[in-house]
Amino acid sequence: EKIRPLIAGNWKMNGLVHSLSEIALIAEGVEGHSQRLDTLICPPATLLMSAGAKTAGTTLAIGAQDCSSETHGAYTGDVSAAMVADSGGRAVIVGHSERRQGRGETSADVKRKAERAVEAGLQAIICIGETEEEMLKGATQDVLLRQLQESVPAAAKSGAVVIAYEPVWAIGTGRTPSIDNIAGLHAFIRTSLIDLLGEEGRGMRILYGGSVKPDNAAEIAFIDNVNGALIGGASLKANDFLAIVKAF
Ligand code: G2H
Repeated sequence: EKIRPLIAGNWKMNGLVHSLSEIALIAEGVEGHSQRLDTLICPPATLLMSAGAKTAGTTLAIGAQDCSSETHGAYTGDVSAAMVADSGGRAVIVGHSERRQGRGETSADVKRKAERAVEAGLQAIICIGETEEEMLKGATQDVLLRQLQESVPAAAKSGAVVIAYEPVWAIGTGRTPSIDNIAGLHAFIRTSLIDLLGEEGRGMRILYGGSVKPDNAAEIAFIDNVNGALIGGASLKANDFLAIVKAF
């Protein structure tokens, strides 16, 4: 049976209070598509609560871009999964490459974050992806398999955990893998998830991320085992995000 797609926007470190008007436009625009798919915007943590209020009563969910691997305590500057949920968030991205590479997060850290997220009732969107160097060495499948084994909690359920495949070299660069390449790697991720999680792995959503734009969304949406998208730059403008939603 068909897996319901999720179209998720990652605003990264962009968005001030005035950007809430863009969120309102997105919430209005996705309404006509909510029979078919789920939508999510992850603004910076400072906007979680106001974005949650702005989208109350709509089908657009709000989420965070990261959470702590700890539940609470002396961790200056960190935001816990419970705080995200308490602010109206329903999901959290964990293990984005900008945190793995840029902030030295390991797969073990990512797994703990995903566990905290699920405990707090959030959907955990676990990102995996190879670097350009790994891709050129032919190590892509090895890297993805290791990241899945080490980042996905053993008890992960398909309703609570989403995988996002984002080739690091495709992020914010305008370069995307070929359609055949995406299809092959999503099939590989599906097989690996079934090996790791059994039946839960069969229904788990696998999003593609990395330079998804209105003009390439339709061909990506059509690929088997692509159950949605994680969108960075093109999620900042309601028109672009909505064009991608329509393509799925
Ligand atoms: C990958 C993606 C969103 P972009 O980081 O997670 O960003 O669509 O800008 O490549």
